[in-house]
Amino acid sequence: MSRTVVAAEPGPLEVDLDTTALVIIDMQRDFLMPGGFGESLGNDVSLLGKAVGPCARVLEASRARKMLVIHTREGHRPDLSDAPRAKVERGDPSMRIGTVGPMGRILVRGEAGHDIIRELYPRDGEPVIDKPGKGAFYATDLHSILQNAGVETLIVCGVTTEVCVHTTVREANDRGYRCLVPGDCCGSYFPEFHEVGLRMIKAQGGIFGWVSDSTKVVEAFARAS
Ligand code: C5J
Repeated sequence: MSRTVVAAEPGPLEVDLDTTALVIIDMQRDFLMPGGFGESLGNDVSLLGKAVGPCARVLEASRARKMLVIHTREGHRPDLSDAPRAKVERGDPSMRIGTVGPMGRILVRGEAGHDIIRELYPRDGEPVIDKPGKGAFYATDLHSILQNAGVETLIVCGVTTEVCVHTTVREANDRGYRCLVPGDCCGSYFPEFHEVGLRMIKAQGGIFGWVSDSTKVVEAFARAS
């Protein structure tokens, strides 16, 4: 047992770090760098950059504690057989999922844009979950991996706050996981959605989970018994 208390909202969260996993959602070039999926939808991708440093600090602290670290990537098979038409047929037709952009085919597995940014690159042994949807539990083996490792609490970081982070937190909450979201480790193309997304998680006594920040998480790790 390695217990600690993380300062969070709506209230402090007591966690056992031995049964806690860090889940980093979709910190891929396709979302964070020009020429990828995020930009193809008309977004200013530079807005996501500020989450990288805080995320890297929580990642480093988690690795130092030998916590389970899981990375996810949103994307599709090269033949797009797992990509619903309703998802593919939106946005600028010349820059849709599967079309060739400066980082390879947009949101397609194996392409440069689909991979995780250098600063947060997975280490050997850290599971990488390739997900076709927004939620990390949908059509993946994430739940099995967490159950087999005895995980009860998730620290969820990544992008974007109101889309894949939110969907994953909701899915996790319904599967019985306690979710802690360090807000500065998440980012959105819409600052107001980021703010409201975090508020939605912690509202009503923590309806989906708890919201904290990278400094408080790292401090709590340092105090763990
Ligand atoms: C989006 C994601 N925004 N990772 N994906 O389409 O949040």
